Amino acid sequence: MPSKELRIGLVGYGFMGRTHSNGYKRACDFFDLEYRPVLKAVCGRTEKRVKEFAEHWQYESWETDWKKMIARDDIDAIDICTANDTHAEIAIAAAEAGKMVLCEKPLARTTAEAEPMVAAVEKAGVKNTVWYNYRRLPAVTLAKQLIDSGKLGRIFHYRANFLQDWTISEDLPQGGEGLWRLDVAAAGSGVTGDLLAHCIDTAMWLNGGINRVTARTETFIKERKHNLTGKVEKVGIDDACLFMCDFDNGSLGLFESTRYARGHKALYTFEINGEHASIKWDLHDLNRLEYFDHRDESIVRGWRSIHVSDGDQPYMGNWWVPGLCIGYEHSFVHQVADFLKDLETGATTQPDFRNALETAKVCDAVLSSGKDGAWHDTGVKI
Ligand code: SOE
Repeated sequence: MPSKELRIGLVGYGFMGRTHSNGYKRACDFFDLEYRPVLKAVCGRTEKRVKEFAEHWQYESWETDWKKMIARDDIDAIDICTANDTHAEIAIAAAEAGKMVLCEKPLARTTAEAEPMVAAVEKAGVKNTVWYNYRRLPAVTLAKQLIDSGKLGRIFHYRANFLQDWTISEDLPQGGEGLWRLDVAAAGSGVTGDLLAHCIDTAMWLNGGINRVTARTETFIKERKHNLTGKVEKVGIDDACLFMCDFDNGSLGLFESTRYARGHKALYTFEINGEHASIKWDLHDLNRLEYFDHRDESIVRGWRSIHVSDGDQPYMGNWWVPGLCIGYEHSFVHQVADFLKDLETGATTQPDFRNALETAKVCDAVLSSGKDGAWHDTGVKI
Protein backbone atom coordinates (compact mmCIF):
# COMPACT_ATOMS: atom_id res chain seq x y z
CA MET A 1 0.00 0.00 0.00
CA PRO A 2 1.44 3.40 -0.95
CA SER A 3 2.08 5.48 2.16
CA LYS A 4 3.30 8.69 0.54
CA GLU A 5 1.65 11.11 -1.87
CA LEU A 6 2.96 12.72 -5.04
CA ARG A 7 0.64 15.62 -5.68
CA ILE A 8 0.34 16.32 -9.41
CA GLY A 9 -0.45 19.60 -11.15
CA LEU A 10 -1.15 18.96 -14.83
CA VAL A 11 -0.83 21.83 -17.34
CA GLY A 12 -2.78 21.17 -20.54
CA TYR A 13 -5.64 18.77 -21.05
CA GLY A 14 -5.47 17.58 -24.65
CA PHE A 15 -4.66 14.08 -25.88
CA MET A 16 -1.47 13.90 -23.80
CA GLY A 17 -3.24 15.22 -20.69
CA ARG A 18 -5.51 12.18 -20.98
CA THR A 19 -2.69 9.66 -21.48
CA HIS A 20 -0.79 11.00 -18.48
CA SER A 21 -3.89 11.22 -16.25
CA ASN A 22 -4.70 7.60 -17.06
CA GLY A 23 -1.10 6.69 -16.17
CA TYR A 24 -1.38 8.40 -12.77
CA LYS A 25 -4.68 6.69 -12.03
CA ARG A 26 -3.57 3.18 -12.94
CA ALA A 27 0.05 2.90 -11.75
CA CYS A 28 -0.61 1.97 -8.12
CA ASP A 29 -3.30 -0.54 -9.07
CA PHE A 30 -0.70 -2.66 -10.82
CA PHE A 31 2.71 -1.78 -9.36
CA ASP A 32 3.86 -2.08 -5.78
CA LEU A 33 4.83 1.51 -4.97
CA GLU A 34 5.47 3.63 -1.92
CA TYR A 35 4.23 6.80 -3.62
CA ARG A 36 0.68 7.32 -4.87
CA PRO A 37 -0.07 10.06 -7.42
CA VAL A 38 -2.78 12.43 -6.26
CA LEU A 39 -4.52 14.38 -9.02
CA LYS A 40 -4.46 17.74 -7.22
CA ALA A 41 -5.08 20.22 -10.03
CA VAL A 42 -5.33 20.60 -13.78
CA CYS A 43 -4.71 23.88 -15.55
CA GLY A 44 -6.02 25.15 -18.89
CA ARG A 45 -7.01 28.52 -20.33
CA THR A 46 -10.68 27.77 -21.03
CA GLU A 47 -12.49 27.64 -17.72
CA LYS A 48 -15.48 25.57 -18.82
CA ARG A 49 -13.32 22.93 -20.47
CA VAL A 50 -10.71 22.66 -17.77
CA LYS A 51 -13.49 22.25 -15.23
CA GLU A 52 -15.07 19.49 -17.31
CA PHE A 53 -11.69 17.76 -17.62
CA ALA A 54 -11.13 18.04 -13.87
CA GLU A 55 -14.51 16.49 -13.17
CA HIS A 56 -14.10 13.72 -15.72
CA TRP A 57 -10.63 12.67 -14.56
CA GLN A 58 -11.34 13.43 -10.91
CA TYR A 59 -8.77 16.16 -10.36
CA GLU A 60 -9.43 17.79 -7.01
CA SER A 61 -9.29 21.32 -8.43
CA TRP A 62 -8.59 23.35 -11.52
CA GLU A 63 -6.78 26.57 -12.46
CA THR A 64 -6.73 28.80 -15.54
CA ASP A 65 -3.28 30.30 -14.85
CA TRP A 66 -0.31 27.94 -14.66
CA LYS A 67 1.67 30.47 -12.63
CA LYS A 68 -0.95 30.21 -9.89
CA MET A 69 -0.76 26.44 -10.01
CA ILE A 70 3.03 26.47 -9.68
CA ALA A 71 2.73 28.81 -6.70
CA ARG A 72 0.50 26.38 -4.80
CA ASP A 73 2.19 24.60 -1.94
CA ASP A 74 -0.11 21.57 -2.14
CA ILE A 75 1.50 20.48 -5.42
CA ASP A 76 4.78 18.52 -5.67
CA ALA A 77 5.15 17.92 -9.39
CA ILE A 78 4.21 19.87 -12.50
CA ASP A 79 3.37 17.83 -15.60
CA ILE A 80 3.59 19.83 -18.83
CA CYS A 81 1.23 18.71 -21.62
CA THR A 82 0.99 21.98 -23.53
CA ALA A 83 2.25 23.00 -26.99
CA ASN A 84 6.02 22.89 -27.41
CA ASP A 85 6.52 26.68 -27.35
CA THR A 86 5.37 26.84 -23.72
CA HIS A 87 7.46 23.98 -22.29
CA ALA A 88 10.52 26.08 -21.42
CA GLU A 89 8.79 28.88 -19.55
CA ILE A 90 6.61 26.54 -17.50
CA ALA A 91 9.40 24.03 -16.74
CA ILE A 92 11.86 26.71 -15.65
CA ALA A 93 9.28 28.42 -13.41
CA ALA A 94 8.27 25.07 -11.91
CA ALA A 95 11.88 24.11 -11.18
CA GLU A 96 12.58 27.50 -9.63
CA ALA A 97 9.56 26.95 -7.37
CA GLY A 98 11.11 23.65 -6.26
CA LYS A 99 8.63 21.41 -8.08
CA MET A 100 9.50 18.18 -9.83
CA VAL A 101 8.91 18.49 -13.57
CA LEU A 102 7.54 15.92 -16.01
CA CYS A 103 7.55 17.34 -19.53
CA GLU A 104 5.86 15.98 -22.64
CA LYS A 105 8.19 15.41 -25.59
CA PRO A 106 9.98 17.03 -27.29
CA LEU A 107 11.69 18.82 -24.40
CA ALA A 108 11.58 22.11 -26.34
CA ARG A 109 11.54 23.47 -29.89
CA THR A 110 15.33 23.74 -30.12
CA THR A 111 18.49 22.87 -28.23
CA ALA A 112 18.96 26.54 -27.35
CA GLU A 113 15.53 26.58 -25.74
CA ALA A 114 16.11 23.25 -23.96
CA GLU A 115 19.49 24.12 -22.43
CA PRO A 116 18.15 26.59 -19.80
CA MET A 117 15.52 24.00 -18.89
CA VAL A 118 18.26 21.47 -18.11
CA ALA A 119 20.16 24.13 -16.16
CA ALA A 120 17.03 25.06 -14.18
CA VAL A 121 16.13 21.54 -13.04
CA GLU A 122 19.76 20.75 -12.22
CA LYS A 123 20.26 24.00 -10.28
CA ALA A 124 17.07 23.41 -8.31
CA GLY A 125 17.94 19.74 -7.82
CA VAL A 126 14.40 18.68 -8.72
CA LYS A 127 13.50 15.32 -10.19
CA ASN A 128 12.63 15.57 -13.87
CA THR A 129 11.73 13.43 -16.84
CA VAL A 130 10.51 13.69 -20.44
CA TRP A 131 7.67 11.51 -21.70
CA TYR A 132 9.40 9.52 -24.44
CA ASN A 133 6.87 6.83 -23.69
CA TYR A 134 7.75 4.21 -26.33
CA ARG A 135 10.85 3.14 -24.38
CA ARG A 136 8.48 1.64 -21.86
CA LEU A 137 6.56 -0.71 -24.08
CA PRO A 138 7.59 -4.21 -22.97
CA ALA A 139 8.79 -5.30 -26.43
CA VAL A 140 10.97 -2.17 -26.77
CA THR A 141 12.45 -2.67 -23.29
CA LEU A 142 13.06 -6.32 -24.20
CA ALA A 143 14.96 -5.13 -27.29
CA LYS A 144 17.15 -3.04 -24.96
CA GLN A 145 17.80 -6.07 -22.73
CA LEU A 146 18.72 -8.26 -25.71
CA ILE A 147 21.12 -5.65 -27.09
CA ASP A 148 22.71 -4.95 -23.69
CA SER A 149 23.20 -8.67 -23.10
CA GLY A 150 25.31 -8.78 -26.27
CA LYS A 151 23.01 -11.14 -28.20
CA LEU A 152 23.22 -9.07 -31.36
CA GLY A 153 26.99 -8.67 -31.20
CA ARG A 154 28.45 -5.77 -33.14
CA ILE A 155 25.66 -3.62 -34.55
CA PHE A 156 25.84 -2.58 -38.21
CA HIS A 157 22.48 -0.98 -39.00
CA TYR A 158 19.68 0.89 -37.24
CA ARG A 159 16.59 1.72 -39.32
CA ALA A 160 13.46 3.52 -38.12
CA ASN A 161 10.28 4.95 -39.62
CA PHE A 162 7.40 6.94 -38.17
CA LEU A 163 4.69 7.30 -40.79
CA GLN A 164 1.35 9.10 -40.60
CA ASP A 165 -1.13 10.53 -43.13
CA TRP A 166 -3.28 13.04 -41.28
CA THR A 167 -2.09 16.31 -42.86
CA ILE A 168 -2.43 15.48 -46.56
CA SER A 169 -5.48 17.68 -47.15
CA GLU A 170 -4.56 21.24 -48.12
CA ASP A 171 -7.79 22.41 -46.47
CA LEU A 172 -6.43 21.54 -43.05
CA PRO A 173 -5.56 24.80 -41.30
CA GLN A 174 -2.53 25.37 -39.11
CA GLY A 175 -2.37 26.77 -35.60
CA GLY A 176 -4.56 26.67 -32.53
CA GLU A 177 -5.89 23.77 -30.60
CA GLY A 178 -5.10 20.33 -31.98
CA LEU A 179 -3.42 21.88 -35.02
CA TRP A 180 -0.54 23.66 -33.30
CA ARG A 181 1.63 20.77 -34.53
CA LEU A 182 1.43 22.34 -38.01
CA ASP A 183 2.40 25.82 -36.79
CA VAL A 184 6.16 26.26 -36.66
CA ALA A 185 5.95 28.98 -34.02
CA ALA A 186 4.19 26.64 -31.60
CA ALA A 187 5.78 23.33 -32.56
CA GLY A 188 9.30 24.35 -33.57
CA SER A 189 9.30 21.80 -36.39
CA GLY A 190 7.06 19.24 -38.02
CA VAL A 191 7.75 15.54 -38.15
CA THR A 192 11.30 15.98 -36.88
CA GLY A 193 10.34 17.22 -33.41
CA ASP A 194 7.02 15.41 -33.23
CA LEU A 195 7.79 11.95 -34.59
CA LEU A 196 11.49 11.52 -35.35
CA ALA A 197 12.25 12.74 -31.83
CA HIS A 198 10.63 9.50 -30.60
CA CYS A 199 12.70 7.44 -33.06
CA ILE A 200 15.90 9.26 -32.08
CA ASP A 201 15.23 8.83 -28.36
CA THR A 202 14.65 5.09 -28.77
CA ALA A 203 17.62 4.74 -31.13
CA MET A 204 20.12 6.42 -28.82
CA TRP A 205 18.77 4.46 -25.87
CA LEU A 206 19.19 1.17 -27.73
CA ASN A 207 22.24 1.87 -29.85
CA GLY A 208 24.16 4.80 -28.34
CA GLY A 209 24.95 8.31 -29.54
CA ILE A 210 24.35 9.66 -33.03
CA ASN A 211 27.32 11.80 -33.96
CA ARG A 212 26.54 13.17 -37.44
CA VAL A 213 23.58 13.40 -39.77
CA THR A 214 22.58 14.38 -43.27
CA ALA A 215 18.93 15.04 -44.01
CA ARG A 216 16.34 15.87 -46.63
CA THR A 217 13.25 17.70 -45.43
CA GLU A 218 10.20 18.70 -47.44
CA THR A 219 7.12 20.84 -46.94
CA PHE A 220 4.58 19.58 -49.45
CA ILE A 221 1.86 22.12 -48.73
CA LYS A 222 3.50 25.52 -48.60
CA GLU A 223 0.61 27.67 -47.36
CA ARG A 224 -2.30 27.00 -45.04
CA LYS A 225 -4.91 29.11 -43.36
CA HIS A 226 -3.77 30.04 -39.85
CA ASN A 227 -6.44 29.53 -37.22
CA LEU A 228 -5.07 32.25 -34.95
CA THR A 229 -4.74 35.04 -37.54
CA GLY A 230 -7.46 33.91 -39.97
CA LYS A 231 -5.01 34.54 -42.85
CA VAL A 232 -3.36 32.15 -45.29
CA GLU A 233 0.23 31.90 -44.09
CA LYS A 234 3.44 30.19 -45.09
CA VAL A 235 3.89 26.72 -43.57
CA GLY A 236 7.18 26.57 -41.70
CA ILE A 237 7.23 22.94 -40.59
CA ASP A 238 8.78 19.90 -42.24
CA ASP A 239 6.00 17.62 -43.52
CA ALA A 240 8.51 14.86 -44.22
CA CYS A 241 12.08 14.21 -43.19
CA LEU A 242 14.56 11.51 -44.17
CA PHE A 243 17.99 11.32 -42.64
CA MET A 244 21.09 9.17 -42.57
CA CYS A 245 23.43 9.14 -39.60
CA ASP A 246 26.50 7.64 -37.98
CA PHE A 247 26.32 6.18 -34.49
CA ASP A 248 29.28 6.32 -32.09
CA ASN A 249 29.50 2.50 -32.21
CA GLY A 250 30.21 2.61 -35.96
CA SER A 251 26.75 1.52 -37.10
CA LEU A 252 24.81 3.34 -39.81
CA GLY A 253 21.36 4.80 -39.25
CA LEU A 254 18.51 5.46 -41.67
CA PHE A 255 15.37 7.29 -40.52
CA GLU A 256 12.19 8.40 -42.26
CA SER A 257 9.14 10.25 -41.04
CA THR A 258 6.22 11.81 -42.85
CA ARG A 259 2.61 12.83 -42.37
CA TYR A 260 1.98 12.06 -46.06
CA ALA A 261 2.17 8.25 -46.13
CA ARG A 262 -1.43 7.51 -47.13
CA GLY A 263 -2.74 4.54 -45.19
CA HIS A 264 -0.37 4.85 -42.25
CA LYS A 265 -1.77 6.37 -39.07
CA ALA A 266 1.08 5.87 -36.59
CA LEU A 267 3.43 3.31 -38.07
CA TYR A 268 6.49 3.50 -35.86
CA THR A 269 8.90 0.71 -36.74
CA PHE A 270 12.55 -0.02 -36.13
CA GLU A 271 14.99 -2.72 -37.18
CA ILE A 272 18.47 -3.36 -35.85
CA ASN A 273 20.94 -5.64 -37.61
CA GLY A 274 23.83 -7.07 -35.63
CA GLU A 275 26.61 -9.53 -36.32
CA HIS A 276 24.78 -12.48 -34.73
CA ALA A 277 21.16 -11.39 -34.60
CA SER A 278 18.58 -8.85 -35.73
CA ILE A 279 15.52 -7.29 -34.10
CA LYS A 280 12.38 -5.76 -35.60
CA TRP A 281 9.52 -3.94 -33.92
CA ASP A 282 6.29 -2.34 -35.12
CA LEU A 283 3.98 -0.11 -33.06
CA HIS A 284 0.91 -1.55 -34.82
CA ASP A 285 1.77 -4.92 -33.29
CA LEU A 286 3.36 -3.52 -30.17
CA ASN A 287 3.41 -6.67 -28.07
CA ARG A 288 5.62 -8.51 -30.55
CA LEU A 289 9.35 -8.44 -31.02
CA GLU A 290 10.73 -10.12 -34.10
CA TYR A 291 14.11 -11.75 -33.46
CA PHE A 292 16.45 -13.59 -35.81
CA ASP A 293 19.51 -15.39 -34.45
CA HIS A 294 22.06 -16.71 -36.90
CA ARG A 295 23.42 -19.06 -34.22
CA ASP A 296 20.24 -21.14 -34.28
CA GLU A 297 20.52 -24.60 -35.82
CA SER A 298 20.28 -24.01 -39.57
CA ILE A 299 17.28 -26.28 -40.24
CA VAL A 300 15.09 -24.26 -37.85
CA ARG A 301 16.75 -20.87 -38.31
CA GLY A 302 14.30 -18.08 -39.05
CA TRP A 303 12.59 -15.01 -37.62
CA ARG A 304 11.00 -15.71 -34.25
CA SER A 305 7.91 -13.74 -33.43
CA ILE A 306 8.12 -13.22 -29.69
CA HIS A 307 4.78 -12.38 -28.11
CA VAL A 308 5.99 -10.27 -25.20
CA SER A 309 3.39 -11.19 -22.59
CA ASP A 310 5.18 -13.53 -20.22
CA GLY A 311 5.67 -12.64 -16.56
CA ASP A 312 9.45 -12.65 -16.85
CA GLN A 313 9.43 -10.19 -19.75
CA PRO A 314 9.67 -6.46 -18.96
CA TYR A 315 6.71 -5.04 -17.01
CA MET A 316 4.45 -8.02 -17.87
CA GLY A 317 4.63 -9.63 -14.42
CA ASN A 318 2.49 -6.70 -13.26
CA TRP A 319 -0.32 -7.34 -15.73
CA TRP A 320 -2.39 -10.33 -16.73
CA VAL A 321 -1.42 -13.92 -17.44
CA PRO A 322 0.92 -15.03 -20.25
CA GLY A 323 -0.61 -14.62 -23.68
CA LEU A 324 -2.80 -11.65 -22.77
CA CYS A 325 -1.58 -8.34 -24.06
CA ILE A 326 -1.49 -4.68 -23.18
CA GLY A 327 -1.67 -1.46 -25.23
CA TYR A 328 -0.32 2.01 -26.02
CA GLU A 329 -1.66 3.54 -22.81
CA HIS A 330 0.42 1.16 -20.72
CA SER A 331 3.62 2.88 -21.82
CA PHE A 332 2.44 5.89 -19.82
CA VAL A 333 1.39 3.76 -16.85
CA HIS A 334 4.91 2.29 -16.89
CA GLN A 335 6.50 5.71 -17.07
CA VAL A 336 4.54 6.81 -14.00
CA ALA A 337 5.39 3.56 -12.17
CA ASP A 338 9.10 3.95 -12.96
CA PHE A 339 9.05 7.60 -11.92
CA LEU A 340 7.45 6.73 -8.58
CA LYS A 341 9.79 3.78 -7.97
CA ASP A 342 12.79 6.00 -8.73
CA LEU A 343 11.43 8.62 -6.35
CA GLU A 344 11.40 5.91 -3.70
CA THR A 345 14.94 4.69 -4.39
CA GLY A 346 16.52 8.01 -5.37
CA ALA A 347 17.38 6.81 -8.90
CA THR A 348 17.23 9.14 -11.91
CA THR A 349 14.31 8.45 -14.21
CA GLN A 350 15.41 8.25 -17.81
CA PRO A 351 15.10 10.09 -20.06
CA ASP A 352 15.72 13.07 -17.80
CA PHE A 353 16.00 16.59 -19.23
CA ARG A 354 19.76 16.20 -19.78
CA ASN A 355 19.27 13.02 -21.75
CA ALA A 356 16.38 14.51 -23.78
CA LEU A 357 18.67 17.43 -24.63
CA GLU A 358 20.76 14.97 -26.67
CA THR A 359 17.69 14.13 -28.76
CA ALA A 360 17.09 17.86 -29.26
CA LYS A 361 20.68 18.20 -30.55
CA VAL A 362 20.09 15.49 -33.15
CA CYS A 363 16.79 17.13 -34.21
CA ASP A 364 18.56 20.49 -34.60
CA ALA A 365 21.33 18.95 -36.69
CA VAL A 366 18.75 17.14 -38.87
CA LEU A 367 16.79 20.35 -39.48
CA SER A 368 19.99 22.31 -40.27
CA SER A 369 21.05 19.62 -42.70
CA GLY A 370 17.57 19.69 -44.25
CA LYS A 371 18.28 23.32 -45.12
CA ASP A 372 21.80 23.02 -46.56
CA GLY A 373 22.06 19.32 -47.47
CA ALA A 374 25.43 18.99 -45.71
CA TRP A 375 26.55 16.55 -43.04
CA HIS A 376 26.17 18.10 -39.56
CA ASP A 377 27.88 17.04 -36.36
CA THR A 378 25.34 16.68 -33.59
CA GLY A 379 27.58 17.34 -30.58
CA VAL A 380 25.79 14.49 -28.76
CA LYS A 381 27.55 13.13 -25.68
CA ILE A 382 26.09 9.91 -24.31
C1 SOE B 1 1.17 13.15 -33.53
O1 SOE B 1 0.09 12.71 -34.28
C2 SOE B 1 1.40 12.25 -32.33
O2 SOE B 1 0.28 12.29 -31.49
C3 SOE B 1 2.65 12.68 -31.56
O3 SOE B 1 2.53 14.00 -31.07
C4 SOE B 1 2.93 11.70 -30.45
O4 SOE B 1 4.09 12.05 -29.74
C5 SOE B 1 3.09 10.31 -31.08
O5 SOE B 1 3.37 9.37 -30.09
C6 SOE B 1 1.87 9.91 -31.84
O6 SOE B 1 1.60 10.91 -32.80
